[in-house]
Amino acid sequence: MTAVAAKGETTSLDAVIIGAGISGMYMLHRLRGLGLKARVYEAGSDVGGTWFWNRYPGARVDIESQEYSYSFSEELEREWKWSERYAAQPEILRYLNHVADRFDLRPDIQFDTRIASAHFDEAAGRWTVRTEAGETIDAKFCIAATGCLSVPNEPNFKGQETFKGPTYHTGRWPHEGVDFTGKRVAVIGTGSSAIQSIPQIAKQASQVYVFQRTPNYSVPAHNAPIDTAVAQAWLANRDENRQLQKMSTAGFLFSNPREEMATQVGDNERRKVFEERWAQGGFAVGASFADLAVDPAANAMIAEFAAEKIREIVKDPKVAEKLTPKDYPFGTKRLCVDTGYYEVFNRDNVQLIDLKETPLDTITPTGVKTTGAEFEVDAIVFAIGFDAMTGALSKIDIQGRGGQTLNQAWAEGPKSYLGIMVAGFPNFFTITGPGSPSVLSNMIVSIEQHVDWLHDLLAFMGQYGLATIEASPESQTAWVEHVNEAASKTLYPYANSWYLGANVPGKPRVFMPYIGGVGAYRTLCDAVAANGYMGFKLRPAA
Ligand code: N01
Repeated sequence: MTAVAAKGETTSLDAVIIGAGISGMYMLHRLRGLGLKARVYEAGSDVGGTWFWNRYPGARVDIESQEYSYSFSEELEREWKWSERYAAQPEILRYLNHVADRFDLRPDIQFDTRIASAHFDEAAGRWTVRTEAGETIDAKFCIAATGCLSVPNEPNFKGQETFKGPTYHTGRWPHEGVDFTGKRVAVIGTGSSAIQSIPQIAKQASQVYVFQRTPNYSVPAHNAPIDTAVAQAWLANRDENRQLQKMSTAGFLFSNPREEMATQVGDNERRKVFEERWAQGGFAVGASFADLAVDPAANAMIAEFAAEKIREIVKDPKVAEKLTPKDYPFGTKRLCVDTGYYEVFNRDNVQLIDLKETPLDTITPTGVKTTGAEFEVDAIVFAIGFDAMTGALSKIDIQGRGGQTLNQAWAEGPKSYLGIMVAGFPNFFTITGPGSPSVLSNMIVSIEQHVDWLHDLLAFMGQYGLATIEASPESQTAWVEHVNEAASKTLYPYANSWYLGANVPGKPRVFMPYIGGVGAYRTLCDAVAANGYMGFKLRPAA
């Protein structure tokens, strides 16, 4: 256990880990295994990261529970029993607390501590990290486990400060919960968080107004208590399943697209596959055919199929029409997975307001005014998303060689080598950083891959007495080009998505995650390591 330093004192460590979510916890566990002195600094009051903060009603994972869990410990996997096919936030948070206790992680996690700055001291070859409370940490390695969706997109609506009732952000939900019984509620936004929470809010509220700027595609989860036979089958083939995940397209078993092209099979066959995958629930439908994400004609087929489903469910044809995305390809904004989302618009107490038709004008003391009407409400829920992928890092004053800040280095959008290091920032690592598969994958699988790779790197550096590692500018440039090229071969750049930073005014428009696939990316990272960390500069101790 590392002692907490008082204000003005300096703690000396091998590694500072920023964030005690899924990645920070596992990183700590692995570095302890190397005998390194590591400590996690966490702004929240407990472990869990995204699952600590996102407590809005209906929050649940949209990868099947057994797939969205750590794989590093077979014992852990065998002793934990998930109750639902898609676990809800409280159960996932219980699981992460269990992991923290089982591996005795808490003694090396400092809660309620926000990191303010991290400066690389070139002479010492070490990082000087400062907390907002004034504590100083001196460490050889600085590891950002800050998450991809951890900084809420702050509401900035005209007149919002005048609103007299309570407001909530889905990404910072009150721990004690919110009772909407009998209340009139405005929900602004229709991304995953809104799509999960609206059906739950509508059960309590007297009236829900849903303010939609862009409709999203959503697939039913078909959530249910976990099927015992399915859970047993998963465990019986655990090693094989975990290997399949690791080498898959997006880190879960059904993410590998089928080899056939939607445009090359007959209408009946295509429909049969779409129906099967839709009935299966979740993301499987997005991998129905190999060409959906790359060929506009194929994409139009799945888009029309999804539109039919919306029309089947939503009774009012005008509402169904408004809920149907029209101006971007299917799946190029993060696909949502829902429980009763489209159905909720058949309720008398739910009304959809299309902000494309009547833009949001102002928030008044008593409600939300669009150019068409004013809606009186008792509470407002902002489900407006996150400053994704770069948000958390941009809030820390990170300075590398020559005092260059990370924000300067990323002024045109994030640049990295393999999404894990940035040229000019030695011994600084970004777990699931921009330029890696991260948000396009099952996050736990990608987190474990990065953490394991970093574990091996730090072991290697220890073995050979190396002081620093740094991405070379050339390898970074080549990787950024490769990341952009991979995205440009798909339809993803055609959507105004948070993958591109399009949801945050002024953010550079760059496709941030790597779309080359989890398995291919892992193979590449392994090859880089096997070749003496090709593309990185390693320096011995002076
Ligand atoms: O955020 P979002 P989210 N005026 O950015 C709208 C993960 N996640 O919190 O599309 C009006 O998707 C915005 O409209 P537009 C998952 O990766 C996972 O829902 O920009 N509207 C959009 O409709 C997900 O993708 C899970 O035109 C405004 C919405 O707000 C990611 O987190 C669950 C607006 C924001 O949608 C983010 O999801 C939940 C404005 N000024 C989230 N600004 C699970 O795994 C924004 N909007 C289950």
